[in-house]
This record gives sequence, structure tokens and C-alpha cells, in this order.
Amino acid sequence: MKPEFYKENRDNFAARLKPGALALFFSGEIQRKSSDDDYPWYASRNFVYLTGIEQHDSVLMVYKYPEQPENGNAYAETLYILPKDFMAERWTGVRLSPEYASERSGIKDLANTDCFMQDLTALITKEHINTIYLDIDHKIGRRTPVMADHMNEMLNAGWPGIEIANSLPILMDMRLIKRPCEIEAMEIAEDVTKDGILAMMKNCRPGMYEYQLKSWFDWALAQRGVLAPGFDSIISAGKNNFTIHYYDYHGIVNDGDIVLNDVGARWDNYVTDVSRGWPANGRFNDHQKRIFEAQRRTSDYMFSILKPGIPMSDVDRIAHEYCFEQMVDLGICRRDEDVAKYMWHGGAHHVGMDVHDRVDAAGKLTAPGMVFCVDIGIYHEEWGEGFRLEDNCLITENGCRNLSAAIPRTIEDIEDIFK
Ligand SMILES: [Mn+2]
Repeated sequence: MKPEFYKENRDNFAARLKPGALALFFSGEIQRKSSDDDYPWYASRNFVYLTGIEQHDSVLMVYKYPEQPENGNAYAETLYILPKDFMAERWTGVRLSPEYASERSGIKDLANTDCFMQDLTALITKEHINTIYLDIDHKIGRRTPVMADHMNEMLNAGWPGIEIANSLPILMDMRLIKRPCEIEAMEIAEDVTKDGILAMMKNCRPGMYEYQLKSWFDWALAQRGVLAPGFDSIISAGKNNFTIHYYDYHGIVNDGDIVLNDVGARWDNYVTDVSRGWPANGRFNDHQKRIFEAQRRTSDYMFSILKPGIPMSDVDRIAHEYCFEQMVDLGICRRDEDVAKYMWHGGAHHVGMDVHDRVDAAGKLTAPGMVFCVDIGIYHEEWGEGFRLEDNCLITENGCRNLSAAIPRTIEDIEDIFK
């Protein structure tokens, strides 16, 4: 992304702040794993969306001036980054220079993180700040306290008069609609994902382990300079396909099994989320053909009807209803059965900087620039067959586009690869 992208994001964000309010975003801290070993560090997505900067212990401070020009959006912004440290850099690599951080983010005012607390205190005192926005994410069941939470506690204790507001809903709304440069990054990510899935298909042989397939996916991504997938790859075979989020990889791929993957590459911080299932021996049997056809017909139908103006909640419902009709037609299940016995998950989550994108689509209509998965999964325990077909749908002005259409998605195309 160009610096203009991040600058535009900050402009849009600041436009939604109350005059006189301050907003703080933290890139995140390194988490210790054990001894002197740390978990791989991962930057806060909202921080990256606003700055393009991926370096731990960095802070973005946005101060919207109390006095605003007419129709104006005047604000100050400072990016705090770690100072140069000869010894630290000798061990763990070069830190971003202020020049580079400024060039990448478009932020002119750079400062040293050591000065952050002092600057914050001075600003609160001098400018009589009454509201501070923090990026507080209380996603149910997934809450590890981060810097924003500690800052919340500290501000409450030190300045009880200051109102703490949450900037997350603003970011979740902003990130819902993707702009052309974001779509471009996703298109490259789709192409890299295609390489990864094709490498798995081409090297798939009965008798191998799931982790060997995974190594082909990782290898293909690395050939394109993508050193880690966009999220933990789901690669399974046979009965393991009944674990929706399977990360074990130690199963054997048996002759007659369906191999299932649910994977995606990341490019410039945008990810894809694609699922394909194929027979380990290259030939679909009758049960597998029927399930695959029900999925493909449903997916094709969804791509034929999706366009702006459809309630997001309907997307999932229509997919389930249509798929159920196909399953009855193809003799996969009976009409008097419950579709939930075979379809275990919803099929329309948004994708972007996160694989389950942290956006707010609840109660909204589909609109140009939205990207979400069309994910059709059928799990038939009696037949021992479970797989899904998942593509990435971009809503356009008049309809939609399947961003992952080039990854083989018909029985013929998949069987051709094995010939
Ligand atoms: Mn997926």
C-alpha cells in the first residue's frame, strides 16, 4: 500500500472523532513463550490499517483540535517508534528508522517511544483532554489484555475525569468496504494461494501424511516470497475432515479419502480464505461426486445472485436453503431431515486484513467493496465424507466477482490435474 492509503484511513478516522478528543493505537508488544523465546510477533491490524507500520511497541497518537475550521477535520498525529539501540539491533535486527517510518506511513511527526508517556501527560494536562479513544477489543472468549487495556486502567486511575471511548466500532465500520488497492492486494494473494493449492493437488498421493501436503503449500508460498500463510492452514484427509478447524497434520492420506484444505496466503497484509476438496487418488467416487456437485451448484448459484442491496443475514440463509434442495435432489439427504445435520457452519464471513475480518456487517446490506466468503460445507458422517468449497466474493457495482475463481473448482478441472 502507498502512504496515501494510510493517510486516507487516518483522515477518515479523525473525521469521526469529537473535537478535542485524543486517540491512541498500539502496535502491540512481544509475548514471551518460554525462557528467552518469544511468540512470533503480530501487529495489531487496526494499527497497520492506520499506519502501515509493523514494529512492536509503537504508538499512534491522533489529537483532533478543539477548534475546527468550517467543514474541517484538523488534527495532529504523532508516531512513536523504538529508538535506535545498537545492542538490541545486533541480536534481533535493525529497527525502523524515523525516515522510513515517515515515508511508509505518511506521518511527518515521528518521536521516540520513550517520550510517549511524558508527551501524553503533558497533552492531557495542557489541552484539558476530556475524551480518549482506545482500541479495546472485547471479542467474547478471545481476550488477552493488551496495551489498550492497561492504558484504560491507568487513565481511569490517574485521570478519572477523562471519558474513555472505544475506537474499535469506527475501525470495524471503516474496514468493511475495501478500496481498489485493497482488492488488488487480495487478488495477488489469491494468485499465490492458487499456487499453493495446485502444489498440494499435484503432489498428492495416497499413503502420504497431511503434513507433507502442508509442506507443499508452504513451499509454493515461499517461492512467491510469502513466508507464512495468512492464517493457520487447515489440511486434512478422510475422517479428519470432520474437525472443522483441524491443525494436527499427522493423519495419513488414504486411497479413497477426500483431502480437504482451508487455506490462504497473505499479501501486503490482505488475506484470502479458500477451501477445496479433492480425492486423494484423483478420481471422485459416487458419494464424493454428489456432495461436490451440491456444493458447486450452490456456490455457482450464490455467485449468480449476489449483488449490492442484499441483507447480509440473507446470504447465509439462501446458501443453506439452496444447498439443502441440491442435497435432496442428489440423494444426499431426505427432505424430512434437518439441514443442520449436514451443514455445520455458516458460509459468509468477511475477509480482509483478518481471515474472519474484524468488521461490522451485522444488519447491513451487501455493498460494493465488501469481500466475504461463500463457504459451502457438507459433512456426511454416515458416508464418511466431509468437505467444503469456499471462495471469496467481491461485491461490485452491478453484481459480484469470484476472486478465487481461477483455483480449480469443478470435478473435471480437479480430475484433470491428476491425469
Ligand atoms: Mn476458510
